[in-house]
Amino acid sequence: MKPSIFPYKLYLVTDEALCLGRDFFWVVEEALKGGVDVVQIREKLLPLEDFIRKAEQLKAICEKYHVPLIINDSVEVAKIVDAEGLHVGQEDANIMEAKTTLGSGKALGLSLENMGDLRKPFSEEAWYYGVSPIYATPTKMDTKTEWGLEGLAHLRKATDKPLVAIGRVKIENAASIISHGADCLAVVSGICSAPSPAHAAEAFRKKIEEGSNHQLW
Ligand code: TZP
Ligand code: MG
Repeated sequence: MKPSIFPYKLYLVTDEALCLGRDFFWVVEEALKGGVDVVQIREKLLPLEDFIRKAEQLKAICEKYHVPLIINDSVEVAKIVDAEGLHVGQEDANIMEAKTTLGSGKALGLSLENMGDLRKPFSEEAWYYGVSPIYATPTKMDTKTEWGLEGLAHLRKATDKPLVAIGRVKIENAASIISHGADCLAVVSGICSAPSPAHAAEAFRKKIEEGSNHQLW
């Protein structure tokens, strides 16, 4: 990937439990067919070896669609599978160390929980920011405050980096989140648990298009 370029619009963050018993790789591939253009594998409980195997398998599927795979949290897994990038939260791996280990051609994403996080010196290293969460969500119970649409618009004015909105992003609110300044939508349950992940992804793409024609910030 070219340094610091993050042109993606619809970002699938995986959660196997939220695939509701359907095959994990089938769900992701359907989502790719529907228009997801970047994938993050997020595994909180898998032992390292299993995480590596699953990420390798997922990377092969993503490559068929020319879609980058990003690893959540684990610099080690990102390095071993040669993923296109790594996403870290405020309490996760140090982004400077990750850059040193992975090299400067790998996409680095950083979750921002509030405006104060933007001002931390290492924040500049990120290629994009996860705006986390836009809305509280049962998918991740340990989040703090919500950005909401106003917080997102405020952050939009404070940085030129790509903003990836996450947290209860649904087809119903997708256009308004884009029109308030998000460049990209990150979705877990709205795609993983959809009756048709492909149709859900298509619907998100349409809403993203709609929202980008109505910029409000
Ligand atoms: N980080 C902030 S909110 C969230 C993560 C991983 C989960 C978003 O899940 P959903 O199901 O799209 O609300
Ligand atoms: Mg994390």
